[in-house]
Amino acid sequence: MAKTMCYKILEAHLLEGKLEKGESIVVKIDQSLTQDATGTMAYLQFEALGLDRVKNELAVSYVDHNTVQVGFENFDDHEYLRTVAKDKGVIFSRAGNGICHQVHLERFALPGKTLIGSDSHTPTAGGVGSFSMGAGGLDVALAMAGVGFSIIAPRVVNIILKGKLRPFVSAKDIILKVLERYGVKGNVNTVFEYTGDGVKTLTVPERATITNMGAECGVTTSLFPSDEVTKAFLDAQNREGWIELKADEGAEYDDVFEIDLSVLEPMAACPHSPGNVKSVSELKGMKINQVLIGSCTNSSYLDLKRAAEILDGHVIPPTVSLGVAPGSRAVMRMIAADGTLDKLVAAGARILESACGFCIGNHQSPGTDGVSLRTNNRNFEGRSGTKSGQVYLVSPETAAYSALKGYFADPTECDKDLSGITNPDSFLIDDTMFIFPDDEKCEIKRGPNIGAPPTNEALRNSLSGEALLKVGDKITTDHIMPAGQYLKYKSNIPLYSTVVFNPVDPDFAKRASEHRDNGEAGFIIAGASYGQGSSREHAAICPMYLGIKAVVAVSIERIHQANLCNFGILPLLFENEEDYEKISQGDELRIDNVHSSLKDGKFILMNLSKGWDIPLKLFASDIQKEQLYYGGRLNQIKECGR
Ligand code: MIC
Ligand code: SF4
Repeated sequence: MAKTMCYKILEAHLLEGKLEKGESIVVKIDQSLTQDATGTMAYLQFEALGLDRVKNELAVSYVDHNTVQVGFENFDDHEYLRTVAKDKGVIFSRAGNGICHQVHLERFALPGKTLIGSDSHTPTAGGVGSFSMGAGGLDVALAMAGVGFSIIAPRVVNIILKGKLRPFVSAKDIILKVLERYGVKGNVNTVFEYTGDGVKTLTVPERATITNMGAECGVTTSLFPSDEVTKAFLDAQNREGWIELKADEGAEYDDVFEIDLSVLEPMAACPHSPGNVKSVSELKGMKINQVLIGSCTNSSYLDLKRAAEILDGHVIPPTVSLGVAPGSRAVMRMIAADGTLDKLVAAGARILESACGFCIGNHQSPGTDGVSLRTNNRNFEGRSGTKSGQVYLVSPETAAYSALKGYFADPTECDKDLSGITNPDSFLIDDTMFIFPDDEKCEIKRGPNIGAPPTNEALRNSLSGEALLKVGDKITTDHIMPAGQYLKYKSNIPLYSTVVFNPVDPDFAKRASEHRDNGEAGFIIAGASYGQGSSREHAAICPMYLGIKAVVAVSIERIHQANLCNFGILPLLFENEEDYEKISQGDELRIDNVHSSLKDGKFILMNLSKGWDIPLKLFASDIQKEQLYYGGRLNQIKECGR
């Protein structure tokens, strides 16, 4: 039978289960990556597993998120990560080496390999045909211990790219078109597979822009075939390991979406969701205050060269602040060597560190009501650090051209010629900011910010307590666990837990901990697509710490659902969506017979305040049910050694 590329890779990595759509399967993981914000917890958990060395093919620890370093915490965390990497046999990418996904694409990602990373944009590596997935830190710790990763065998959507993009229209516009079609919810357990004659017109970094933002649709991963273009990229990076990989002729897909690249227009995702897509022509003329070019989505050599060419010979108007963050140290050195950096600086750009920076709200927050055009991938309300900030996600071409004009402008009206701008035949290669492990052990440094991962109790057979919070649709992990100024507390769960749901309800953490201290079970009631966005497992660990026992939602996103199971919080769904209306915040709730309900996945939630019985279902694999029974994955491993 003709196979999709997705199922070919899964078949080659299948450890357990039936490889049929909708079935729970376990796959072997070849590569892993972590970043510093989620990495400390991942390595603390790896340490808790008691292994001497990592067991998978390749494990890399990147420092790219918390690099602003106000206070001692981040530096201490980096030192923990450096020393634990050396001790456990992990490659360490030092702060300054670049953003994990860009650097991994350049130096390590390979077609046909599986990769999990403690970051939701790990599918960036799908640009070279790697089956790469975001996961919680605990899952990555387990992958480093050689344990397989559980997923649901996905449905596969074929996105056919036809023709060739017009000048000034780019990869970002393609993925925004995909987001316009598929939105940010309803795509769990799905893989996007790109085919069509347009594929060969896109370089690997352009493909990676597209696979990166598949994460915003909530898909498991996105894949480009591994072809001559992939080979040329790996050759230019002086890398071995290319294989040809594509879907068989006649492979069947669950859905097909065709995009004619030749008629595609510049697009933008409007506040406050990556799925709120409009064409730039609809937004033309809107005054802007800030432009930021960078992030793991659009910070490649080509991205910055094109932006610099558009800006060349002009200075941005005084009403606009422009920042540029090259994605990796190699990109930074290349643009420094060939004069691109000078063009950017001459145009008035502020050169930012090769790190996540503005994308995660670490700095460069816009002013009150400020309109900010950014090339990154998320524009959730408040993520920029300014609640009233209006963030639009655009391509580097739209960003640069608009920066020049001072208002939202359509780059296809630019009179420059970008056709001569291509990737080099060989990229600058400088691996000196990696620390490759040797066989030596190392004393692991732990600053006062590093705490032990918290533990949970086994699942109670009866859960009774309050609906501590009721939220609507599309609650992101940024709502649950805000980043920005609080990021530095990620290694300190008691402290970080004090800001759970802060952007939604600043009293939540206090209320929840009071109920926990009274021995009650906490419930969170949510609408559709709960937990979208980041892979941060803190959105499960910290609520667990606050005594939350169940999330009752209309739907829950994949990575977050797995994180909830990993930490022993029941991810429950309404059997009938309308029942969402039958619970108000503050209602007294109870679920009895939890243990037997776990088996058949059917629960009855009693709303004691209103006198209703509400049927709920648990969507979890057998492995996850066991995790839930023991009160999380670490307990499960302690109890039964797996
Ligand atoms: C993000 O883009 O939201 C982050 C910050 O990279 C997160 C990881 C985190 O929360 O540290 C992600 O995408 O998973
Ligand atoms: Fe970093 Fe932003 Fe990419 Fe997340 S999305 S990894 S914060 S650059």
